Amino acid sequence: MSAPVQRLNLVQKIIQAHLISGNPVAGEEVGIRIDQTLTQDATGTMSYLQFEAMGIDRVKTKLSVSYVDHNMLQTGFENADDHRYLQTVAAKHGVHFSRPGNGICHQVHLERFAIPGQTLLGSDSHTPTCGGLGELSIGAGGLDVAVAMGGGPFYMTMPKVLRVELKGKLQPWVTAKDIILEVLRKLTVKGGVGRILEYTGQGVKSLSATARATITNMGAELGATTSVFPSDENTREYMKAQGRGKDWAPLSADAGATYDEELIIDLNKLEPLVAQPHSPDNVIEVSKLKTIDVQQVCVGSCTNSSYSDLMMVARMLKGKHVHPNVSMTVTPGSKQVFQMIANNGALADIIASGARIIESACGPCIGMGQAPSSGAVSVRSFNRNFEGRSGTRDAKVYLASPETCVACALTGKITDPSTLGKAPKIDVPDKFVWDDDGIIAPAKDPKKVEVLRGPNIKPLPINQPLAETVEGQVLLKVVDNITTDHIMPAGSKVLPLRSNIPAISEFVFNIIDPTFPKRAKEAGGGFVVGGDNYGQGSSREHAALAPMYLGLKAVLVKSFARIHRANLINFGILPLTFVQATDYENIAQGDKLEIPDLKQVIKVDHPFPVKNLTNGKSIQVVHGLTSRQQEIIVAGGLLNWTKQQGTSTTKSTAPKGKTVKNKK
Ligand code: MIC
Ligand code: SF4
Repeated sequence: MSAPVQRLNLVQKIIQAHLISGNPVAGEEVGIRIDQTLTQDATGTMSYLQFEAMGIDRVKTKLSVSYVDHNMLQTGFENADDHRYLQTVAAKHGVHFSRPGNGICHQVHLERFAIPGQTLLGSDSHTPTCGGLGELSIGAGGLDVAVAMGGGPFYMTMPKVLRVELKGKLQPWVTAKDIILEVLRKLTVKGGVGRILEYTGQGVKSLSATARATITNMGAELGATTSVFPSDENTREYMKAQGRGKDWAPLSADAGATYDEELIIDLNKLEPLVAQPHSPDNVIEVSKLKTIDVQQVCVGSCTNSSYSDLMMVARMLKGKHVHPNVSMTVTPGSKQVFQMIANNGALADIIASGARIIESACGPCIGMGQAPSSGAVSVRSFNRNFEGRSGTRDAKVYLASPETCVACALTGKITDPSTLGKAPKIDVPDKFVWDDDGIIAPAKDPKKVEVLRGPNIKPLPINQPLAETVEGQVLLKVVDNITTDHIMPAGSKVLPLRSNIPAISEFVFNIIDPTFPKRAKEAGGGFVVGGDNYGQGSSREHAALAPMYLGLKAVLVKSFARIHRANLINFGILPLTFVQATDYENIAQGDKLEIPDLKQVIKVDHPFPVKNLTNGKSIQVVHGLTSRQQEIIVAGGLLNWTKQQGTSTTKSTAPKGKTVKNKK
């Protein structure tokens, strides 16, 4: 009898082809081979410092790219120094360097590098953007990316595969952004945790590669491991127009493939949608909002800054003026997009409308400039509207399509674009413009490259091995859906300190309780207690590293977001979940907790007690760690563990290179 034919979905196909260890069954740990990596400057300096500490000369991936797109405001020497470090360290170790001004990592990677069927690991939570071209693209902490650059596998719990069937066709003025906002409304910001979304159905055919990338990009807001589209004719057309037709390959699920779960979205029924403050899943039809005055509109970010998006903006603004009460910014996602809209005159129409043009970078999305005025309503084509992220604590940020954004900019009120008449038609050229002079290839002779470090780059703090008993105070108790922006804020003041953990740790939990760093240090460290989906949002490992520096020993929550949990483990902080969610009520801020016999209880994945010494209660928790992760926690983090394994020639001395003196 012949063996039954295995019908695989797209995710299973890519994972099978890259499997290094484990059984790809939902819930089990798998290790996969990584073909490509990307880093950006805000997470990249740490990642390359970690890579250097591993003592590996050249990256072992098919391609690694280091982008500079986040820390672009140079109000002091710090960011410029980090850019210089990134350029020299990339040249030395075989990494391509995308210069400041070349664009947002996800947009540029989609244009110039993504390959269907390959795997991409990026130190940024929106790495899934390249899933729009059928690449399995996953966001991770900088240390995991450093390991992948060194040729190590990426470990993850095999997610469930959720099939999202797109039925029908979008109506005029309704866009890819509205599709993902609808998915967010249905699944919420924690609905994607432990899942990969695979898009299928008739509706897929009507979506361009960049529209698909908008959807996979914002899948990060669901907490999903990633999202992926098949690679088809639209993918081929896009890659051919990028001069990369030879990298294209068709890729789709086998007929009759099975999925763990299913969601159907009827595109015919969608209307323009908007996510209201302060969460990307707080979604409502634009038409249902009562009159809301708008003070700021921003178009751009890795979600919506493609050539088609910018052309739509230009067509809608042509011959019109931005409302006098609105400050509008427009950010092309890449040098390619910028150059093309400049060449065809569309940029002139945008400038004439009174919109403010920003260089190709993350910019206002991460609070790098353009903070709104006090209490302002800001409508943005971005992906996150967490409280305070814009740089203004009491600003109210709404997320919408570029079309809705322009409608708001023209009227000065939150406006459904379909009230503006006929939607312009955008033609995409069959050849994009590129010269790739914004991407610098690695040095042919690495010996000749000197790595230049500025004085802002401080040594990486390393955790202690796990103690037998952990005890301390509950330093902070927080609610559900705490983001990494709450734990380790970004913005123009804090981001330049990403290479300096002692300095950045002074801002930990700043949005919730600015006294946290002082209290943590005085108490000699302790615990944080939280609700569901703790640590959602960005991949920044600083949200683990800086609290570790302040002495955080364990986090007890109802549930974790994937990347943050992995980062806690990487830096030796115990991630614990309540067996009974109601036990959350049995701990108060300030209580003293004790976890005895840790070295024993860590060895098995069973419930064990945490003693609340203040109220005498015993609380059952689980760690859910795989045996590999147990060893990492015992060692005090991944770097210590790697050293113990002897799997790399981790250097105990500081990496070679020049420290550039700065008089400040
Ligand atoms: C974000 O959108 O929050 C960021 C800034 O891109 C982060 C990375 C970082 O904090 O550096 C992300 O999404 O991972
Ligand atoms: Fe940059 Fe914003 Fe995209 Fe993060 S979400 S990569 S800050 S544009």
